[in-house]
Amino acid sequence: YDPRHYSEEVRGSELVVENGNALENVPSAEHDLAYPHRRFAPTIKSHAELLAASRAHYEMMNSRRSCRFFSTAPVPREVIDNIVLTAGTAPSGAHMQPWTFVVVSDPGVKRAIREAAEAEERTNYDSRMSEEWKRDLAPLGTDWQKPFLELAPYLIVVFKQTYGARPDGTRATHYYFEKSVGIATGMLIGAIHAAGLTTLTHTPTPMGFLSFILQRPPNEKPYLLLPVGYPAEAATVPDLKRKALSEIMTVV
Ligand code: IYR
Repeated sequence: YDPRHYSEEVRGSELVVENGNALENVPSAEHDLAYPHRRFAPTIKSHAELLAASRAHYEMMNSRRSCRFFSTAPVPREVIDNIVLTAGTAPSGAHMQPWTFVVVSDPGVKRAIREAAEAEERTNYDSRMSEEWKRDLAPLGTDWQKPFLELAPYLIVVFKQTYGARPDGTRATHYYFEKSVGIATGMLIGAIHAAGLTTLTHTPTPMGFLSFILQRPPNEKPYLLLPVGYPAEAATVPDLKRKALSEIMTVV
């Protein structure tokens, strides 16, 4: 009998926590004792509150758009710090937190990134991408030019750590780092939008130049590049539609 699994009961629309057993410092067979367990008791919402909160969050997130036109208006660094802290709350395999977010504001570094990205993208659009790919992208209006890499006040370059280092200097395996970094990046995008800023998931390919320009160690591989800032005053976005719930969800 483990009270952690049996202490909750749903009564009507209220979730009542019945058993207040202290769970501090419960040792776990599968883990070492680096993380003693503690009570987890977030505020419990009623069904009406859940409905209101989930709807408000959906509406807020549904107003997010990938925007390719950035204002040069400055953004406080502390806002970027909070956004990155939010991404860092993501769950990760064995809590290895296998991510590094490189925040670039230096104009010279932004220019170097733009030049390298545009050189790769020019080759992509000229010869590496298939005709089908270019047809599929045409409605979005992308091309090899990436002025946002210099205009946006910040670039956040997400790196995945394919392995890490333990405190004693030995190598730490990073489990499911692709999924972990993907989740963290999703949370980063949500945080940028929730803060009131705009971003774009830019995938310069190949991305090796980012490791070189940003001088990252060999265990880190570039994952995604996100310009962050205010949208330009005259910014436009393609008027695309999202799939309906019935197209993305099936209930068993
Ligand atoms: N990496 C290129 C091309 C590109 C590919 C896809 I799939 C997009 O959704 C958008 C762009 C670029 O960043 O322009």
